[in-house]
Amino acid sequence: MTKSVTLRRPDDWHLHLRDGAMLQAVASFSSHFGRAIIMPNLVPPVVTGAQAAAYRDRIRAALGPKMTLRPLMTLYLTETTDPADVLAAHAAGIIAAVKLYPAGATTNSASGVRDFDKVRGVLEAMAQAGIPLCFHGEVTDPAVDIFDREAAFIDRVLDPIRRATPGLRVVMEHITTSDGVDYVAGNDDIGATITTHHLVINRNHILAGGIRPHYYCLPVAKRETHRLALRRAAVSGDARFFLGTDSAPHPDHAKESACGCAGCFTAPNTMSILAQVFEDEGALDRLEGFTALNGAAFYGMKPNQDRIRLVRRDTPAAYPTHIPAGDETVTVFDPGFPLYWHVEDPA
Ligand code: OTD
Ligand code: ZN
Ligand code: ZN
Repeated sequence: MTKSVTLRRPDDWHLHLRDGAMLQAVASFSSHFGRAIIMPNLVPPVVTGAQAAAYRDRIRAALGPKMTLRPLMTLYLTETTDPADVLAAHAAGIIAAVKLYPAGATTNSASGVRDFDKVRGVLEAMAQAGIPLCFHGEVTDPAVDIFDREAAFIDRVLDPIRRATPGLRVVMEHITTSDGVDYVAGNDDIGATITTHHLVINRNHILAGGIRPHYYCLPVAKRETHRLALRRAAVSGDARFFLGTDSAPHPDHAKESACGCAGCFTAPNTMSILAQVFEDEGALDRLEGFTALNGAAFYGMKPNQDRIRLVRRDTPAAYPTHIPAGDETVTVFDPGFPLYWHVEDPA
């Protein structure tokens, strides 16, 4: 029997589209999403409203007139960000959120925040204006083990900032631990994105039986108990949890290297993977909430009006293993199981 589910068109609340040739190469693979929060960690980063508007226009040009994905822009918070520029960019509809990277935490985060007191004024202005703050939630203290950096971030940074800034709406991006799940589930004015790949892989996928650079991302995948906690959160129906793929393409040569870049490119097959995950959890009826309702509600937006259909067929959907990007190739995330769920997009 052919199974199918029809969903409101999903949104991706955390996406890296890059710029230049890479943007041209990857943009179409996210076009079945209605909206996407676009990460600002370009080189140099997107720090002003004017830069965000220019980047938005480059994304629109790469998508062309036929693709309907709406890019929702973010600003990269630095210690010198001007609160007035943030407020003006938000009021003009240029940005949907501001992104905070602790300096050095992930790819292209060198201009992030070292001294959190220096961004206090911006955060207070954002709380008043209702502008969400998206966090890369890892401490960068070299003394903290890489597998403990998310839990340490909650205690040392996230909870103190939330207490000091009442009313600030925050998104804990790409949670990877049961600590993250528990913190978000126990609080208000907070949401969390969960990536596709963290629902599928644990740290053995990266390290057991040989080092697999295409499973290396930040925050790094944790042990199995944490993956299971993320799956429970994703299918729980708790509206604080929603999809942010964190699809983060890098050229293969930069990942297959002695010091490989972090990031998994999941845009092409994300919806097929998620349908399988939710079916395995007996929760296909919750897939729409996770991918199309909860994030929109958090950001104060209406769900998309149109729908996509996912159909489970006897033969797997054919996704490329690699895509070309200029002179390079980018490897598509391999979930390690066949993808029988086909995305049928009436658009
Ligand atoms: N994680 N890679 C990248 C960003 C994310 O922390 C993230 O949001 C990237 O390449 O931009 C990654 O592994
Ligand atoms: Zn991040
Ligand atoms: Zn990211």
